[in-house]
Amino acid sequence: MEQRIGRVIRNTKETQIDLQINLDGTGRSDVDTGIGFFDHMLEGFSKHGFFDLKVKVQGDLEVDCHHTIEDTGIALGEAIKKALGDKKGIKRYGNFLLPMDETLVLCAIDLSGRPYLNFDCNFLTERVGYFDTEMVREFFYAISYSAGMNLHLKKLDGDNSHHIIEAMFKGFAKALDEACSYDPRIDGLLTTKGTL
Ligand SMILES: [Mn+2]
Repeated sequence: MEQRIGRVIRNTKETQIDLQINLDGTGRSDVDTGIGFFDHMLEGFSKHGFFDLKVKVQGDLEVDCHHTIEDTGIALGEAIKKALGDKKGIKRYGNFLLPMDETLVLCAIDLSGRPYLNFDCNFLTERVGYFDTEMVREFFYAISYSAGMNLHLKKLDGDNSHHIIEAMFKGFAKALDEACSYDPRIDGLLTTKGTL
């Protein structure tokens, strides 16, 4: 089957982004956002979702990490939407419970075409490395809106911010991989409405 690839080039005064995702990849990544912890998270997303991911971001990190993380989320959501194309034959729904030491995170996705984010998590620390924990919600909000995705992320347990964020990125990868995958029983779009 043809590989589903989406590329987005997005340039503003705040960020310059070149991002490409292959939904039918093997988990290879080449990521450079200028924020070490964010690179670590995107590499985990690629590896555990079996997505090939290329990300090059030149952001205004002299301000803070906000624009770089938010705009990468916008570009990643747009690239996922492009790669998905007509959505014919895909499972549409995906979910995962991702444990990581003391942390347990739930992620559920519907590639419905309608954006929605339910983000239920509190952090005990303000940042991990040069990554502000309040940007996790902004990142997933950007993805849900630009991809047209219903996305629920819920921390069921956990104290360590590094664990919680990593569990969210990996759980999101596993749930998205399932939602994007094909089921041979699905003829066309999995909906009674006729459109996704
Ligand atoms: Mn880690």
